[in-house]
Order: sequence, then structure tokens, then C-alpha cells
Amino acid sequence: MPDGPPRDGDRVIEQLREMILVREFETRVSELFENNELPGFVHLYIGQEAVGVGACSAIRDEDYITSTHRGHGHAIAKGLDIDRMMAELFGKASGYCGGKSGSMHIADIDRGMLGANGIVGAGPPLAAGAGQSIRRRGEDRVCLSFFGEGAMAEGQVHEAMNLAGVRDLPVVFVCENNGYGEMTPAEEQHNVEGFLARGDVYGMPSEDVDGMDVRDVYDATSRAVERARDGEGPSLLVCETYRYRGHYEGDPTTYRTDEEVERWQERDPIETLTADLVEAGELVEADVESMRADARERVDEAVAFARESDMPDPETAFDGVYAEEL
Ligand SMILES: Cc1ncc(C[n+]2csc(CCOP(=O)(O)OP(=O)(O)O)c2C)c(N)n1
Repeated sequence: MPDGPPRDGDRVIEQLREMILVREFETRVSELFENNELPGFVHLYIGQEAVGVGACSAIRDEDYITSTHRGHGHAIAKGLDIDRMMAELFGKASGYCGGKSGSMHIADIDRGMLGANGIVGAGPPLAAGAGQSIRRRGEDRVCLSFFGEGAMAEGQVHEAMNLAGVRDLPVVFVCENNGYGEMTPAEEQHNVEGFLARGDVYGMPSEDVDGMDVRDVYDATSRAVERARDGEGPSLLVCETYRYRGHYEGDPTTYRTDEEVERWQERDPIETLTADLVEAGELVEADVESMRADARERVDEAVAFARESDMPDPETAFDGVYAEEL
């Protein structure tokens, strides 16, 4: 586990800036949802920012990711535009999916974001497919597949990991163990402790990662990505992390204690990185305050863009539902 000074100052400061943007975006989403401005369900990533940001900063623009129902952080880390994300959350025509997807299906194929997904465990098979296409086309790309530890119990995740292992596909499986699948603790959903052995059974290396430290996630992902690019096949990263909010906005969270939440918050990925950077003389507290102010301003702009955008034309209701030509 990395302690002390950062390994590469500029990159780490960018990672901090990005984690702050994710946090501010989602904090605003939580307020907007409470004000009944957003239709549908919202699952927030607050607390888990180091995983999405650390992993996505270890790949290139042309690489792919697959995401989950808790996908805002992955999308922002992959470089999606928060104006269009916010508009999608408002159900507006200017959103990434024309207002049809809401929070849980945001996708931008041009930026390699192959989709958030309301179906638990649906990302890994897409990632195996992306890996297969990379292989067939002889491209120098990789695919990161984010999924929760709850999805580890889904059959299709095992099928995807097996296929990726058998074919040495350039996929990195990034399991975010935040301790709960909906309201059920991980230990009640799985009959073995930890998830590292899941890599062994599919013949891929697995690594336990401190998901509260963006540097640890970046380093582990970089190693796995290098293997994948070298044709050595997939890896499994198990990132230990925590979601501060409920499973969904409005969840009364009666299944865990305030003390447990506070214990994890003591290791907050933004606060601990800030403290390390200040101690190392890389920045001062005022720099972080100004990053926060910039992020809030950027989120204000995104909300204004979303509010001013038009609702989708009812004529477009069936666009994208049926293939135009068989
Ligand atoms: C196939 C499927 N089964 C069940 C659900 C209902 N569901 C939504 S989220 C969730 C828990 C997912 O837990 P995990 O994969 O650990 O992700 P987390 O919510 O912790 O990020 C469940 C069971 C679903 N959406 N899809």
C-alpha cells in the first residue's frame, strides 16, 4: 500500500482534480434528485472515486471501458462531457442517449465508454466481446470492465472471465468490493472469503488493491494493462472500497452502522491524497479549495445546460429500438 509522497506529482494532481469533479457532480446529483428534478433511479459512487479515476488514468483515449448502474464516476474518468451526462440525467434530448437512458445506461461509443448498465454483471461479457474485437482487428487496445462484488455471483461474469482467460483477451476485470450488494453484506452472498481465487480458476493473475488510494489503483491497473497489451491476457483486480451513500438515493441504510461509514470516511480518497500532497509540498490547502470551486462552477454550467435543453420529441420514441435495416 503506498504511503507518503506521490510517485508522479503532475499525474497525481490531475487524479485529485478528477476525483473532486466526480464528487462535486454526484453531490449535486443527490441534491437534484431530492428536489425531484431527476426522473428514475440514481446510484451514487461517492467514496469509490479512486477506483474509476485511478483505473481510467492508466488507459488511453482509444481504449474501452464497461460500467455498471453506479457509473457516473467511470464515465467522467473516461472523459465524457458532464453537460451531456447531466442532460441525460434530466431526460433531455441533448443527453448522451437523447434522454432515454437516464443515469443507468449512459454510453459514448466514440469515447470508448461502452455503457453503464442496469443489469448486474452485464458489463464483463461486453468487455470480453470488445477484447475479442480488438484481437481480431489486431489493435493495440484494452478494455477495463468495472463491476461490483455482488456481480461476482452472476453466471455471465464467470462466462466472460472464462472466455477472456481461454482466449488471452486484453481485458482487465476491475471488481469494486464496496462490501454490499444492495442491502446484503458481501460475506452473506459468497461462501469464500475474498475474491482473489476467482482469478486462479480462470487462469489469470489477480491482485488485491487499496480502492481508497488512487495511486494504488493506478499502479495495479498499469501492470494489468501492460500485460494485456503484451498479449499475455486478462487480469483481475479486486479493489477494496466503500460507498458512502445508500445503495440508491433514498435507501434508509438500516443494514449498516454510522460508525462503519465513519471508519471508511477516515480513509477518504480525496482527503488522504490531499493530506499527502500537502505534506509533500506538492500543493497547499488553498489549491484544493480552488479545485473544488472550479468543479462546482463546472457542475453549475452542466446543470444550466441540462435545464435549458429541450425534452425529446415524442416522434423519436422508437429511435434506436429497432434496427433500421436487417
Ligand atoms: C441481473 C440483475 N439482478 C439483480 C438486479 C438488482 N440489483 C441492482 S443493483 C444490485 C446489487 C449489485 O451489487 P454490486 O454488484 O456489488 O454493485 P454495487 O451496487 O455495490 O455497486 C442488484 C442485486 C439487477 N439490476 N440485475
